Amino acid sequence: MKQKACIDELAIFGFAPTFEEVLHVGRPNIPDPQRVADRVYDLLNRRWLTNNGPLVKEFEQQVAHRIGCRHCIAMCNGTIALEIAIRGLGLTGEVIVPSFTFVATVHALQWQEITPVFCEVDPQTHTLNPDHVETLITERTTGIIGVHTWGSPCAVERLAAIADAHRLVLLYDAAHAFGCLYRGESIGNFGDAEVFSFHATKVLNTFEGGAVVTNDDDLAHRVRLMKNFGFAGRDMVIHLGSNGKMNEASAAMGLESLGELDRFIRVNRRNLAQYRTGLAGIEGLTLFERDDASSNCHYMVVEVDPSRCALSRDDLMVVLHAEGVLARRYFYPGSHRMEPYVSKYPGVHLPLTEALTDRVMVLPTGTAVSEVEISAICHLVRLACQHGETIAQQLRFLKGD
Ligand code: T4K
Repeated sequence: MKQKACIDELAIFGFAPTFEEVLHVGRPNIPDPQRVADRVYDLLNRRWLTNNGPLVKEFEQQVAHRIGCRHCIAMCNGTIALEIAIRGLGLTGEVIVPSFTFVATVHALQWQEITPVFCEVDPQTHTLNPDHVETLITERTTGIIGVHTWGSPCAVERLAAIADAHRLVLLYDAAHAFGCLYRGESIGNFGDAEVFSFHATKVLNTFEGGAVVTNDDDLAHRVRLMKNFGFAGRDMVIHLGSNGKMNEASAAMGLESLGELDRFIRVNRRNLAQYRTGLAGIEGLTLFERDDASSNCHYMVVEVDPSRCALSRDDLMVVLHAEGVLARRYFYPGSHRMEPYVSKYPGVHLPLTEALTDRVMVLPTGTAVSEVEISAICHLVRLACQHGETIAQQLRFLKGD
């Protein structure tokens, strides 16, 4: 890897890219591979691969202990966990949900014929805007789903007050927020239930996985039944159910990842601090603000303001991709502008969300990215932004405009 000395050396002008091996957003955090392998070896010898095996039980206990909540029900992924939580909580009719989220949050509703009512987010926190929530409540509304986007907690007190006042269910999609706190309390303890994702790209992964966490004993009982076809015992089905079970190999990965979670978060914090210094003072570029000490800092989120930055977000991404930095747009173009929602619910206009989806760019972080690499990424962003006009010209030329 060689840092570019000047703008002429950028890959968009025909030079070799900075990174021969591309840098991804979302490279998994990997715990000690030998320890994971040993656990997998043991489980193979035990011949107990899934269906509430000992590793899944241990993983559930450790997650509940870390969060400080009564119940953790581990699942095969976060989407199924959302679907089961939604059904277990009895949501029907209309549910208020941000459009600015990974589309799985919305799909989990529509999949069950529940109408997602798209809500704006706060431009500062990128989470559900409670004022807008209030205006969207109708006689058909049964619940609210808040998303702790980037691990940034929703306005939990305001949302709880609204849910109480209107007797609505309050569910949180905490897919990004494992290991995050709100006022000293772990995410996982808010609303009627919260849902984590342990997908490979998350701060803690079980290859694929997820969990419903709750302090409600009855709900936990229902969710447990529902994730295992409704079985209450052999030959005894007492509830409608699906197959949401986590397998033992995933739990093995989860247990080892839990053991290293604090290290993963320390690395993320260090990376974030380095990005902050490296990108400081670039006109039109803002880093997403958070309380680092309460956050898992797992997403390195930048906003590119098209009215102040010399380059648009998308042009900056072209420059970075050419250099082997696979920066990502999130959650472009917004769920309400994706199918089936744009056809099913036409005319939804969410100016704050739409502005955000045009500005947000996520850069590589996590344990797979080194300090030297982050330094090179920051250098590239600064170089590109300092020479915005020349770069925009070159990109027009490459596009044949
Ligand atoms: N709610 C929210 C707010 C969510 O963000 C998500 C998931 C969910 C609910 C649903 O939870 P799950 O059902 O997924 O548990 C990814 C993930 O698939 C998804 O889990 C995640 N959110 C979403 C934000 O991102 P893609 O389409 O961006 O994934 P993909 O395959 O492009 O991977 C991203 C990058 O990560 C790749 O460029 C390479 C790298 N990567 C990926 C994998 C899987 C690796 O290096 N190794 C790997 O094994 O969706």
